Amino acid sequence: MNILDKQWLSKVKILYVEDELEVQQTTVDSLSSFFDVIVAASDGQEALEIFKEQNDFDIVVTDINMPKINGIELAKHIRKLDSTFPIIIITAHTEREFLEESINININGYTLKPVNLKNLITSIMQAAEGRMLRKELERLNNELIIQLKETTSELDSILNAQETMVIVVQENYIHTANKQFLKFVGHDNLQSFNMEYQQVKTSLSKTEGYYLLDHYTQFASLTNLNDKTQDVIVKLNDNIFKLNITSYNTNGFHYVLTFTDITDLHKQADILKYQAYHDSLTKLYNRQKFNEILTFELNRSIRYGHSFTLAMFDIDFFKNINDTYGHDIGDEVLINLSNTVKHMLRETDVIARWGGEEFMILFPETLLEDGKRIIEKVRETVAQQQLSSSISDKITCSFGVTQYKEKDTFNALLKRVDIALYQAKNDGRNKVVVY
Ligand code: GH3
Ligand code: MG
Ligand code: MG
Repeated sequence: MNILDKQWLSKVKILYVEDELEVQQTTVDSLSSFFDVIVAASDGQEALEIFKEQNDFDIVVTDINMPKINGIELAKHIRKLDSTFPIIIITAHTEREFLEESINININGYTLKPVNLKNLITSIMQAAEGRMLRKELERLNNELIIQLKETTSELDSILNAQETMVIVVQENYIHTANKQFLKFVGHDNLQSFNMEYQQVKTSLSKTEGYYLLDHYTQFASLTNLNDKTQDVIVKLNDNIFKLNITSYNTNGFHYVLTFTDITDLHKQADILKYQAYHDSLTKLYNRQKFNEILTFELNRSIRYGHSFTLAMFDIDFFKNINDTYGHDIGDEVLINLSNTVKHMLRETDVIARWGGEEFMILFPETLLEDGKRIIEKVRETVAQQQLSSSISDKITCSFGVTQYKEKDTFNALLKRVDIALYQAKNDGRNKVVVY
């Protein structure tokens, strides 16, 4: 056993007790080149006081025969304070009577006088090894705990710095959640949230492209929705979130759920969608939307043989109104006319601003006579209505009406309704013409 291999050996803190000062001095001198800390005491009493006061020794090396408190008594006192504390006794051959007693108190090692340095160091090494290794293990453990705490708080601060809500779910239990999540669900900490909302796995309903989470007990259900092919959108309260799910497998399967709030984005998209399909002045559908609806209806009629009626109308002499009363009053007329006509139609009928002062109406599942009857009523109502408080003259419109016929095309339909309207204008306006 090469004592120099033991890295910890020099760290062993020694309390050395010897009443013969000459012996004490030479032993301390020789041990000093091997050990960092050697404190010498000259009797058992002094040693006990130092031991209690300093309290960080690793071993006591003591002579037996000393004044006040002898080595055996000292050992007993120390063992009362720490039952496993390493103690080595240095004995002379003449002190055999003490040996039996020292065996009874489980002394860790003996060295004979005169002290042989190598023997003493070997004894110290054997006696202190367990304690030193235990100390080293404790130190490593503490270091690990500190590192773990550092990593955990680092992770916490990363999680909490996110604007997104983050939770970790394992076996239907949320065991991590960041601040944003807790704030959203209105809880100070995760325990109180978990106490109130035990997670249950349910199948979530899907409407308009998003999953509806209608209770806080359903978060764990979201782990089922891991779809790599498309975004998972979740609606919760009045908020819409894009959900991202990743998983890892350490001590069981964990799902990391990240919720990015896209409510504003959705509202923005809704506004854009509305703007793309509506006329900003009259709020009616615009030409593009009407084209889409008409195409859809035409295909449906071609496939199922249903009929529908199409009407087009145009304000009579609208240019004069603008010229006489100004463009703003002209706009007012367009808005009031749109509202008037829209209110006369059924929920299923579709009205759109086709352009300028031209409008289209689609009557699905409606025969020509029925469509025409409604249009006639519209014409009459408009002609009697005051469409602007600034205009006392009545404003009229001309109407063309047509019906879907077998093998009709989009263009053929539009052409017929346009011809009918043109005819109404030619016939003197404020007329309904069917073609
Ligand atoms: P007709 O009876 O033959 O239809 O005569 P009209 O004067 O109504 O027809 P014309 O095509 O000569 O004029 C249409 C007018 O509609 C011209 C244009 O300035 C006006 N107009 C188109 N869009 C708007 C709008 O958004 N606001 C206003 N105030 N006027 C518009
Ligand atoms: Mg006109
Ligand atoms: Mg016109």
